[in-house]
Amino acid sequence: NPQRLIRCIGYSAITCFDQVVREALLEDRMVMVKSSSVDLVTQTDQKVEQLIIQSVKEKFPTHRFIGEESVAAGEPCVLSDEPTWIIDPIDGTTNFVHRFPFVAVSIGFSVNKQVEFGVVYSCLEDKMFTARRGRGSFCNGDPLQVSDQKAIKQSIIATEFGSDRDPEVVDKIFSSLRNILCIPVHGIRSAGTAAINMCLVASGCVEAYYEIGMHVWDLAAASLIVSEAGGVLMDVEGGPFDLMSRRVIAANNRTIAERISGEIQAYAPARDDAA
Ligand code: LIP
Repeated sequence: NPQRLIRCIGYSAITCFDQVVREALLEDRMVMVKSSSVDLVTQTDQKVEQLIIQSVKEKFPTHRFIGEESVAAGEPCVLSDEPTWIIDPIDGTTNFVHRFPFVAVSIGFSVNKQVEFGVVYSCLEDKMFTARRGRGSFCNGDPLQVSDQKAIKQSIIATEFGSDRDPEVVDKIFSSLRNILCIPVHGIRSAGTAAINMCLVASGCVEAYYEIGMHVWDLAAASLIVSEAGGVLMDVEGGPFDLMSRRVIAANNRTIAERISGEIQAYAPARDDAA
């Protein structure tokens, strides 16, 4: 029963991983770097990912995995038609390192390259967001619905600055931000985690979130949570959303998504499934 499985995965995220993350927040964290000096990882990321993979493997030994830290350690990042668990053990690692209070465990499950269910557990807010394809989205069991705001000028838009410090990329990020801010919109927000930004769209607290540069493990679970809450997903240039492209607009409706896409200075980082 997939509904029970979602609950099961969600509750083990709460009990086991929450404990690991909360305890680690009180201790000194050993910070390591990955693709650049601002792309951080800690032993807690690695420990939580191993815990999740081990517990899933016990029940489903043939299933595949795409895990942020396994990929960083050299595992392939391939989204096939096989049942695949897509895991971000700590979304918001930089927040975690600085004790900025938004971190999430994100677990998506895909079959035939389609996300079938997703769980995002926002550890410090104690909010468990869940979605199953065709069955709606929930936060701690209460149904979620995106905002019904139609006017972008009365919207809040979430985005992130990512970890790419190439000046040309940073110029594009700021140019997009300037264009959107000057529409004008009511405000711009950054939670510091893609998964929580998307859950904020699903909850109706912000109208949209866009970013270029995050990864499939940041997006997989939350993409279903947004669409099952009535939202839309789109590529930053207006085409169909592609889980492996590292580009997304998640919005409460198509009009707002298209307006944002018209303001973004698009660029294409290396895909998650690039060889
Ligand atoms: C991070 C995201 C953040 C984004 C970063 C990064 P991590 O994930 O959630 O919003 O801007 O590029 O991908 O590394 O904390 O799991």
